[in-house]
Amino acid sequence: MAASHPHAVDALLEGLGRELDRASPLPLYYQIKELLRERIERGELRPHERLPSENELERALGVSRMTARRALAELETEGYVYREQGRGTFVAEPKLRQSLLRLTSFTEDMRARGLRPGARVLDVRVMRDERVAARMGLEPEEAFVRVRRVRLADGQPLALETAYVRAALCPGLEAEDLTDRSLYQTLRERYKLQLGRAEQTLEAGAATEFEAQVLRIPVGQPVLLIERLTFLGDGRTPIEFVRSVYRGDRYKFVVELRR
Ligand code: 16G
Repeated sequence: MAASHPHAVDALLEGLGRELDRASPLPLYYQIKELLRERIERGELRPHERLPSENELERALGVSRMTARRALAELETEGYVYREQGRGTFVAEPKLRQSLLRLTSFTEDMRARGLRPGARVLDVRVMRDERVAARMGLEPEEAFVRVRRVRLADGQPLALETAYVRAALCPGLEAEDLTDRSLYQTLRERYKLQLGRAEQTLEAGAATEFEAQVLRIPVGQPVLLIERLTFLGDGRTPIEFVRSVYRGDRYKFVVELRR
């Protein structure tokens, strides 16, 4: 991790000091946070570069410790910085930008970014779920293979994924070891199933205790809740329903809008 040259931190503090507007109705912590965020987004502060400490902000800007702490804490919650115990606060890697235009798998998405995809299996079982069946437009008795996995990029947990796959269309899937393996590839290669399209929803959420634990984030941290209903190549036959919880501090979804 490249700690920045001490002079770089001094120059940064000087810049912040000049731009801070004490007459503004915007709280000081918020101004400091925004000034740092802008520099991170403009690339003036590079990933893994050290930010000023609470103490340095306090002394150089003449603000209270609370103000300095809050500015850094909010940047951390929003995923712009990370902290290391006893070492300081550093600029985080940019969020993963995920397009919502194509039906891709987690494995494909991570490979496209040069990251190593992974999956840790938490639980696999054959079961019925009337609500899921109803969402898929199926009879309540429909059997599913429910696969719950933590998805990893370069070993770092990014999402908690619960997939309900129709058991009738992929017999024996429950016996497959999906650790570090692609579900879509298995559907394609072992079951000769072609995926056609999916309907997906996105909403905001806060990490529950369990989600926080497996994603290694604080309880209550913002997450993105995504549901995907995927159909086979005919566009009509539902194959999977997936509920995923993505780390809000690592993900950004991109859609192109046309007029
Ligand atoms: C993505 C899909 C999920 C699918 C999985 C397959 C979202 C929100 N979800 O995570 O529905 O089951 O990819 O990935 O994008 P795999 O083939 O790598 O196991």
